[in-house]
Amino acid sequence: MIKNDRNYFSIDSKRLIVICKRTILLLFFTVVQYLSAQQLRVTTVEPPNWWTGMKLNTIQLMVYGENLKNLKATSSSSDIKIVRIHQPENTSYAFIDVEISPSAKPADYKITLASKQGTTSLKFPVIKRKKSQDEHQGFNSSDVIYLITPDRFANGDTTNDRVAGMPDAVNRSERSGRHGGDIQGIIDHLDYLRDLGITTIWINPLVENNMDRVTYHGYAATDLYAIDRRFGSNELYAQLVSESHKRGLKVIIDHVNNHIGTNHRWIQNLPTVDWLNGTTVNHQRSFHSKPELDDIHSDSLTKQKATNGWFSNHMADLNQKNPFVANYLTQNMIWWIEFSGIDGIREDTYPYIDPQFRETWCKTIMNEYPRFNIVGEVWVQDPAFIAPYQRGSYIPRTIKPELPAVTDFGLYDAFLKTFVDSTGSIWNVFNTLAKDFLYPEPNNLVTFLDNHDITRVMYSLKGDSKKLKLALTTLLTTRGIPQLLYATEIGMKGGKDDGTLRSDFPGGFPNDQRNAFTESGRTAEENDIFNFTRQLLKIRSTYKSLQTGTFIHFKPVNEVYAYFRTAQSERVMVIINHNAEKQTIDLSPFTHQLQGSMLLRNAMTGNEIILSGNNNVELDGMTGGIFEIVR
Ligand SMILES: [Ca+2]
Ligand SMILES: [Ca+2]
Repeated sequence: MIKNDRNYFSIDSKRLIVICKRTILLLFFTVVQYLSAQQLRVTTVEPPNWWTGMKLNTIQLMVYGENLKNLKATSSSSDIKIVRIHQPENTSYAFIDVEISPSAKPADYKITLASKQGTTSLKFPVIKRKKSQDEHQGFNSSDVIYLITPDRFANGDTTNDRVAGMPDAVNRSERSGRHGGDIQGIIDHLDYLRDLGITTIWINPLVENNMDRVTYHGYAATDLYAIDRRFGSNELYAQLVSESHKRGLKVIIDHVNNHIGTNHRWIQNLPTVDWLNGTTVNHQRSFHSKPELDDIHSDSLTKQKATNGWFSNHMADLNQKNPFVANYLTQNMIWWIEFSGIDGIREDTYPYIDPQFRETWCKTIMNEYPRFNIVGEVWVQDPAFIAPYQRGSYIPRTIKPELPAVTDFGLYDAFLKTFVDSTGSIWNVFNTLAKDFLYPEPNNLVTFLDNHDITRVMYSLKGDSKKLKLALTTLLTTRGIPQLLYATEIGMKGGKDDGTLRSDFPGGFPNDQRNAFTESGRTAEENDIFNFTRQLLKIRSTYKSLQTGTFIHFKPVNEVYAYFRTAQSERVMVIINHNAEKQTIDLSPFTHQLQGSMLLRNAMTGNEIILSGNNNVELDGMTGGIFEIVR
């Protein structure tokens, strides 16, 4: 028994030793795991770099990682000064303000972070700033903007149609699905655009939108520093800008300060509790109404809902009152401008952004890039509600507007009422332009017949190409910066819903039956509209007066609307005949503007008209005449 006991004990003692060893090992791994879990770790730093010689040279780095608490930061160089470390309650984040010395040389600077949890270092590259005159040119009324929905324009690279980790892959049969268009597709058609005669391209947002579905439109960003891989890459975007500049074309970025997609990594781990207005489960929806914002009689809660409400349940409203959000957004914008060399910004849902932030944001960008231009989307039809947004506005506001350019939904509304309504009158256009006294700079309004959010003009016109041509003539000869939606130059109709109004450009996609980018691939009607549009654009580029000249108009008589554009010695008379029938137009009411001129040249036909005594010009029904006043 004793033996047995001894044996028993002996076996137990062996077991005990094994158990002890196991326990020690387990404890060791637990301690290692514990220490490791407590360790300071950095995974992302934004912005990823900055540049030498920038006016904005104190940068707030958003550091993302683990156990970022009780940090001390040191810089490897006196050229990069650590100004302050901000540590929110959430230890996944730290904000480090660094000042880049004006004399700093381009280099990969090192910032070391240390705490009781360890030490780590991060690389902060400061790059030499490019000084090219081609870049950051701004845009103005000398330009004509061509708006592209990139998913629907041209698929230049089918290898990015399906990307691992991105559930919304190409499905052309789905109206709200991705169709495969990309940045390469735009690069491939830059020569087409130059030949058409537009000068500037505005592309709907290209940043990553890794949402579960309906991602093609680009307005639900999930990474503000990365081009969506289904469109290309950051480098390809910069290449698109330089390829555009080589061809004399400018590029406008479509940008969203107001909201992000709910799949953005912030949503699962908010840097601060007030990073958003509301939460994913508890937020107000936007009213989608703008007049209330300037209406002196409107209710304060109504106003608050307009700026703090969510655009949709999948688009989280950012709280730009939080200074860290504000810094992040401003730096992000300047980073893209400097990285890519773009020429301007179209800012989405401008009235929904915090009023103080948006104006400071504009001012900072315009200070960094004085030649730049920013157009804010202000989707409201009455000029009285659009005008207060423009820089220099005469209308009193608590916060001074700094936005240089505004979308002209007022004139758009007038174009619809004139050309689409069967009983519409050209008086709508006259009346709207007569309200230009409201704007400090009417020529810095972006004018249009359609865009990616509103029914295509050709659909509204029920395919009436004659009316389309008249509307295009009016758009391209009145004041402002005209904007065309892709494929309006071939009279694309699209459909009523967003998915079909943003139809694919025929020929931009593999296995398309025809290629409407080429003359032989277009129908006779498409060629007719294309050639007309190209000729109009050519005329606009020939006459400086049509781009930047003064605008003098006469009240319409019998649906005939006449106006004069003048730039120095150059003068152009435009007459819009908004009648189905041919009209003989008496020029005597315009004697003062004609100033005893003897010769007119029809810019469309080249025909000359010698003036003497009682003068008339004849215009076919639903046509416009552009006449150069030769002498
Ligand atoms: Ca593609
Ligand atoms: Ca908002």
